[in-house]
Amino acid sequence: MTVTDHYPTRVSEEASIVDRKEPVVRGSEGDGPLSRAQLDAFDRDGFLLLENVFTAGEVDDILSELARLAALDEVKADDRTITEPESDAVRSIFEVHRIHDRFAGLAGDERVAGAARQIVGSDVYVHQSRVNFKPGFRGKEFSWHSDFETWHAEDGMPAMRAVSASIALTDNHVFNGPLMIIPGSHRRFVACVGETPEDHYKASLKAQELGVPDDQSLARLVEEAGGEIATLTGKAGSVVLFDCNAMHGSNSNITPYPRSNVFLVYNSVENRLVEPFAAPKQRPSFIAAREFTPV
Ligand code: 6CS
Ligand code: FE
Repeated sequence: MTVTDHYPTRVSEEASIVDRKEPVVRGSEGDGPLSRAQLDAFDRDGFLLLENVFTAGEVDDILSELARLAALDEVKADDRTITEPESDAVRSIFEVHRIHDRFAGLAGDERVAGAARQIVGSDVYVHQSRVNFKPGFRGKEFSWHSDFETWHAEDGMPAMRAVSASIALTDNHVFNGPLMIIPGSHRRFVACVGETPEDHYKASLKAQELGVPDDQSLARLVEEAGGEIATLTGKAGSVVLFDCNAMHGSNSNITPYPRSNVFLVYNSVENRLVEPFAAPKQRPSFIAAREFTPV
């Protein structure tokens, strides 16, 4: 069965910007934890910051489990553990929701899974989970990108019907590399140039160079946002929900304060992956789940 590619990318030497085809928010107030005003804010901006969602006790519990996992030799040796490009500090651990039930519990938690269902307007499954440690002193940047551009090109995600929840495990300050999102950018798709090489993820998860927007397109999105770039600061326990196509990135962290977040990516069960639209083969399931059981 051929699936129409509504967002061709990495197919030409010319970058281009097209409009989003899908609605941003499909559910309504009664369908989950978000109010009408919160749904409207997400629809307008492509993201929503929720303060004090998880208690300090819950966060400490997750952090201590994480510290234990990250110290285990078998976790350090695991393919799902990605180190920083210029040091052996742990940058990310993928598929955390399958590595330990504490994270599995988090993935099914109504405070995030319920909000995701409400936004995408259907049951959801976990497309990807990861902890980005962004350690102090050595946590390197994440270049500007739309997750959807990668998930469409390399994982075969057909439509923009997925939402990420970033749970802050440490305080996200203005100075330790917080998430930056261009408001409204979720409504424009930037087709990137270049061709996806074999096993691109081995490089891109350390430092992404392909599937990042060209400077002119990025500048245009900022201009369309009235010159705005939102910096998502928040205490440990806060949550940022952001649309799969929101243009985002984060600076490197040269302060002593780690910026560690758990990212849970919820995809609609009606938007399950097909074959990659612009890559030689599927990525491993620890990056892009191929089992679509609803949470
Ligand atoms: O390729 C991916 O799926 C990952 N890369 C980035 C920079 N964000 C989304 C995801 O973690
Ligand atoms: Fe991302």
